[in-house]
Amino acid sequence: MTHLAGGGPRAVPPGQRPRAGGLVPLHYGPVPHPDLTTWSLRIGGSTASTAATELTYEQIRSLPTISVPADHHCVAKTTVQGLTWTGVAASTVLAMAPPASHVRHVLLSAEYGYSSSVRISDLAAADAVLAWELGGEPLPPEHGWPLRMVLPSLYGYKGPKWIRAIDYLDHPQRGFWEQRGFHLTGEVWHEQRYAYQE
Ligand SMILES: Nc1nc2c(c(=O)[nH]1)N[C@H]1C(S)=C(S)[C@@H](COP(=O)(O)O)O[C@H]1N2
Ligand SMILES: [Mo]
Repeated sequence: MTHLAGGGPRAVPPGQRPRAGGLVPLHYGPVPHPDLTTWSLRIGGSTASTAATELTYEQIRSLPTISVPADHHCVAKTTVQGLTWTGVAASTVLAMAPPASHVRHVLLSAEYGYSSSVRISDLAAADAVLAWELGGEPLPPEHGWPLRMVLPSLYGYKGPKWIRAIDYLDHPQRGFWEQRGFHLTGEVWHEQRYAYQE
């Protein structure tokens, strides 16, 4: 397993305040309990081959594993520090069904219609992980089991819990919170919270 360097205590991003006590579940809709024998992660939209690929849960779990120390930053201004996520690098999964060369944007979709808009470059980052463990334990259902996108340098709304699809876009498209006034890019260290800042 690859461990990304922790680098000691991390600073708190602008406008955020640390909150003790670990992650508190926060989402819209019910917690899904998908059947892993029929579950798949679909990679579609503008792929290089033009075809969509469906990966089974078994295929996902057979990929090389990384462990990423990362703080969680909710756009509502709380930061939970000292989390460690384990799973497969998003870049590894993307390489199995690469985008067409013009693609710069991606829509991530989850159970029950949640979605988020990110850039290809966000998914190519070394710390972008499709996680199935939190703190060395299987991800609790309310925190995203069986698979959650974790993008440490973006606000929490960019990382769908219960992710089911990665769609390559020809033009940027807004997801659930991006349609409701939150920033299309959402970089934590640049405090890109609201759509009016775009
Ligand atoms: N499927 C789904 N994923 C989601 C959300 C959601 O409503 N649905 N909320 C997002 C937001 S805004 C945050 S801050 C985090 C919260 O993660 P937690 O519930 O593990 O604390 O999940 C993100 N992923
Ligand atoms: Mo959030």
